Amino acid sequence: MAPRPTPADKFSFGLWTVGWQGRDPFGHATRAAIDPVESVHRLAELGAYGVTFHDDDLIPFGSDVTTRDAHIARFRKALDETGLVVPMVTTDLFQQPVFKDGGFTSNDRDVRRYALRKVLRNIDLAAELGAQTFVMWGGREGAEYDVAKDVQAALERYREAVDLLCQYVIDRGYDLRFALEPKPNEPRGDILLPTVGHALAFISTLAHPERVGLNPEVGHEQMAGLNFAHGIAQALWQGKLFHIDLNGQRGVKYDQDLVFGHGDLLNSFALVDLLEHGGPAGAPAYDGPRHFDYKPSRTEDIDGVWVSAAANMRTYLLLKERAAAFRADPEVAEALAASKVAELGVPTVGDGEGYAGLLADTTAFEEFDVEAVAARGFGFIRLNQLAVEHVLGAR
Ligand code: 3MF
Ligand code: MG
Ligand code: MG
Repeated sequence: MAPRPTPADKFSFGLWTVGWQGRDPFGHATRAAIDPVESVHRLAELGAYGVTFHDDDLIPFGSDVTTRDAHIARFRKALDETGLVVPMVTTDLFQQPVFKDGGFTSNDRDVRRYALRKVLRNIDLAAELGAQTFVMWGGREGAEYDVAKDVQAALERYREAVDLLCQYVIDRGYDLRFALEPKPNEPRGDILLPTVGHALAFISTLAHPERVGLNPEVGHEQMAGLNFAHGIAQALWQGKLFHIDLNGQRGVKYDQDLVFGHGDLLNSFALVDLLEHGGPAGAPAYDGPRHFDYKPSRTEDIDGVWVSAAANMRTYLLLKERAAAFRADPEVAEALAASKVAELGVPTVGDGEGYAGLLADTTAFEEFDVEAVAARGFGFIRLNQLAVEHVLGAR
């Protein structure tokens, strides 16, 4: 019996995910548009707790103020009817032709000023709807041609933009934090802040680094051949996991946006285990939304859209169950100990020992039996096989 999602699981979806019509660079849409109000109702029925959106997902680009207000009012009514919350809002700075060379880092200064105004307006809406996180994915902030973009200047403008937005949120007294979403490429040939590591380094240069964290996405790191669970571990270690985009990706290729778990299942297991048990003494390491940013493949009809939405949550809950079973298995505990996994938590040099104590400890060097220790195996394969068997439901 698979567990059923409930709002306590904190599952959320972007309007643009279930609402994707299947348009790709080679083919037309395969599905009709879905009214955001219907998406809110369907997601609530399926057990989600939250819905997120880009400004233009909810309010068609170029709408006048009256039309904008009407779209927001309809959406708010659907939220009230279903109890769904809006934990995160984001701005679309990638679809409109005006942003073809980026928003915050376009070579054209007028475009940069327009992009900032679009974001500022949307930040007010995010605060109005009670969102805690404002995600910024700079999909068009990048280049195809090395000679056409001064990357140092672009990073300076990126920083200028984020600093200005932080100042705005602080001055308005909004309880809102920013989460940058790294991605290596697509739609630009090369996107700025391509990985978790690049984005973390960028944040350390900001005027208000405490206001800015990350929204890493499974597929984005995997498109660069990186280990997503490792990236999340570093984001957690630096206190920067503000939000997360869950989906699936099969290796280094175009951005697939598959259902969570439909790419690298074992890394998804490691990720869920980390999120759910990677905190102090096995507590959850992350208590924010489990946000799905996937696309129902264009082969699916509208029923398939809702089947795929449910599949994301079901896979997460199944992996959570499997991770709990893994952690509770005495043989796993024994294998973890044999592999000295917990020993990595012990500081290498004792409290107050310092290098003087280390130098004085002859067992650390002079009497250390290098050969005997080198000959000892770590037993990692046995441990990993236990994980695989738990994932397969064989234990
Ligand atoms: C693209 C993405 C984006 C971001 C979104 C939220 C369209 O690969 O992942 O989805 O998640 O813009 O900021
Ligand atoms: Mg993505
Ligand atoms: Mg995303």
